[in-house]
Amino acid sequence: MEIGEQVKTALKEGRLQLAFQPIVAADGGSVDYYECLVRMRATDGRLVPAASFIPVVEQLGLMRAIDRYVLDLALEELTAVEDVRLGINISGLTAADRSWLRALNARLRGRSDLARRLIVEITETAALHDVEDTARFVQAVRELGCQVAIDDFGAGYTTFRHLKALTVDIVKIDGSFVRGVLDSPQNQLFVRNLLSLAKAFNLRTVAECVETAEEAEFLADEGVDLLQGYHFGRPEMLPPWRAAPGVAT
Ligand code: G
Ligand code: G
Ligand code: NA
Ligand code: MN
Repeated sequence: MEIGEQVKTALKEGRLQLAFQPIVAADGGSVDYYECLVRMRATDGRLVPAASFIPVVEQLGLMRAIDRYVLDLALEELTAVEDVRLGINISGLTAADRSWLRALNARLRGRSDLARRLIVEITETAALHDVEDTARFVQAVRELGCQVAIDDFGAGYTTFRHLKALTVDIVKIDGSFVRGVLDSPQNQLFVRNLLSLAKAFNLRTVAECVETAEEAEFLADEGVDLLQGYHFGRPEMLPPWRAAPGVAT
């Protein structure tokens, strides 16, 4: 079966699942929230990463169905576990689609406790496709009580002025600026500029793809608020709140 059909079937059979990756405070390392990353459980039990099917799925028009399913999985998790905050990724198509917003609205009605613990991540490239439309989407999501993050910031044609127009809560520095940041004056300059701008706009900052203690220390010293990456934890199907005590994972 080709990959698109596999995903369609997996969606029907409940074999799309979430992996959870911690995002930690730069000062002290406590978990701030977990990013949810979708995985397909193949019929043979293998886990297929999102990178292997998300681009195909976008072509096939399946993205809305997946983004809605991921929303439901995340809300289930938030309902089952208190004290955990979760971030979900949505595609640019979804941000432009009113029906996802209506679904979010319906599910969060009277549940401000859940909304407060949900972060919606939208990629910079998607956000910049139609800035005014995205700004309205961001506003609507925030009015429901959720936070919004701009993902992969700097990967696209960044114009810092869009940060102001979009009124998000969090900006995630693209991994390409974090990788090798210690050896790249250009990357350092980008990070510093973004941080001073983020501070001016009162945005919280996340550095993605932090893989070493040295990178973590550098970014913390520069004033990044939150850190994410293999150095702190990989995406896990069994996050701490699911792992039964005494059971090896
Ligand atoms: O986890 P992985 O490295 O496979 O993710 C690859 C890409 O897929 C990333 O860019 C990520 O943002 C995207 N992605 C992962 N999970 C989801 C999801 O639930 N919804 C959407 N729309 N994209 C996702
Ligand atoms: O596009 P987005 O930022 O949502 O993609 C996040 C993806 O980056 C996840 O699929 C995750 O698997 C991957 N990722 C998370 N931390 C690291 C890291 O430290 N190094 C690398 N190479 N990839 C990472
Ligand atoms: Na993301
Ligand atoms: Mn990202």
